[in-house]
Parts: sequence; structure tokens; C-alpha cells
Amino acid sequence: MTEIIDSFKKIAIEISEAIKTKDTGKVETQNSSGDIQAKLDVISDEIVEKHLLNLPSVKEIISEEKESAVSKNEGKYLVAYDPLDGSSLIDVDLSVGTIFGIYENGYNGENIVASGYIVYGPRVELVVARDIVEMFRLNEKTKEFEFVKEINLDKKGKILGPGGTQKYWYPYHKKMIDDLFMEGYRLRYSGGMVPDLHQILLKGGGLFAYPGAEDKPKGKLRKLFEVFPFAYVYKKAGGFAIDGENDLLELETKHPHDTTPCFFGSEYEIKRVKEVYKGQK
Ligand code: AHM
Ligand code: MG
Repeated sequence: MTEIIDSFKKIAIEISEAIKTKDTGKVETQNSSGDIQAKLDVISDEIVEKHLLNLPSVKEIISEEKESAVSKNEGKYLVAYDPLDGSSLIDVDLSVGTIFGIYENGYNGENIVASGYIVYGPRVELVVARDIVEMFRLNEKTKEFEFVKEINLDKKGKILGPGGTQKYWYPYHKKMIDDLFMEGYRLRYSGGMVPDLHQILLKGGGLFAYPGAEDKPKGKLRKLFEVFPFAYVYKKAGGFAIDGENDLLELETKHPHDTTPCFFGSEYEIKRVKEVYKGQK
């Protein structure tokens, strides 16, 4: 496990360098989820693959940019990752990230044993969830990640990141978001789940929502590469992660690119979501 986490420190340095120096344009192909890929999506995927396949403890890898898993004849961990989440923000120079989940014996929510993410912002930060959630920051001079602090969520926050296209939101979802704004919550949504969820974690709490809606009943965000890893981080930080009703880590996956509605937050906000979503399906 530690060798995988250490490997993501090297990966972070390489991807960060690529973001600063490589072409920010698109490629002609689409990835397995049907998204138009940025050149940096492909480069980042290759960087992660190169590092992970070298590790004896890794049995299999799968990424948002791959149709299916790449397996080896050794190791015990399965690593699912999104090499460059939020890559549509690259050309406007907003923060992007890498997300990873480490699984054992399968890719259902209950199989995740550790997870983490890297934020490529003005500084490069790494958050790792094992028994606790720890944050590290890259020292650009020494190229070492230095421990910053343990992350713990408060019971109630002040910020709200409501994803999806408002035109297609279900009426009860719209009312819930409106009510929270009227309670005093402030909007914090960049369009990159890594910096958006990182902000909620570091500001003590709040709510990030990417709901099911008329245009996308199962939401947009993928279980393996985005949702389960962040659900694990939020739960280990004392927060909650649900699909409206159920704990996200109780969900199963049929296809590697399955998506789910998702809500991440602290106790108060997730209780509100549950009250609103009860009996709506
Ligand atoms: P990506 O993996 O193709 O980059 O898409 C995931 C991103 C998330 O980072 C973000 O929360 C979401 O898509 C934003 O979607 P939208 O543009 O619909 O608000
Ligand atoms: Mg993504």
C-alpha cells in the first residue's frame, strides 16, 4: 500500500510538470466514457500507468481513459484512477487533479481500502485517506511532499457546490439547493471536483452535489475513478457520502465506467439531502 502512495508522489511531480509545459489542446479520439480527450489526459494516463505497473503490489489498473483493465500476474491491489480530472479546465488555467482508489478483490464500494487525490493548483497538494486523512504539500525546492495536517470535517459547513445542468434538475433538488442558499450558504463551484471537494474539506464542511437529473438520471461522475475514492476520503474525515439515500460505499459496480448521483458533505447537509430525497425514487 505504502509503495502505491509513494508512487503517486512521483506521479504528481511528473503530471504537474506536464501540465506546465505540454500542449493544452484536444486529441481526435474520445475516451471510454465518450468524452473528448485532452492531450494531457493521454499523457497523464501514460505517466500513472508507467509507475503503477512497475510496483510488485499492484495486480491490476484501470483508468477513466481506458476501456478495460490492465492486469499482471503478481500483486494484490487493484488501482482505479482518473489521471487528470477536470481536464476541460486546462485551457482556462483552473485547478485540476488526479484521483485514485486502491481496491482489493473487486471494484465495489466495499472493496476500497485506501484512496487519495492530487490537486494541481498554485501549489501541488496530495491528500491520502487510510485510517485517517492526511494532507501533504510539494516543496518545489526539495521535490519532497511535506506533511501539512490531518483533515477532519466539522458537523456543518458554509459552502455549496451544486453540479449538473440546472434546467434539468428535479424540482425537489432545485428547492433543496435554493433553501440552502436562503439559509446563507455561499456558492463554491469551479467545475473541477478535485478543487471543489478539496475546498469543502479544508473549510470544515459544506455540500458538493452532482445529482441525477432529467438529462442524466445516473449523474455524471464515475463510481470507480471519482465517486468511491472521494466517498472514502469524506467518510474517513468524519463526513458523509451518499447517492441521495444510500451510503456510496455500499454501491456495487457492473461496468468500470458506471456513474452515480453523489452528495459529499458534513453531517448537517447530508441529513438535509436524505430528508429531501427520501421516497423520491
Ligand atoms: P472529467 O473527468 O471528464 O474531467 O469530468 C469530471 C468533472 C468533475 O471534475 C466535475 O465535478 C464535473 O465534471 C463538472 O461537470 P459539469 O461541467 O457538468 O459541471
Ligand atoms: Mg474525471
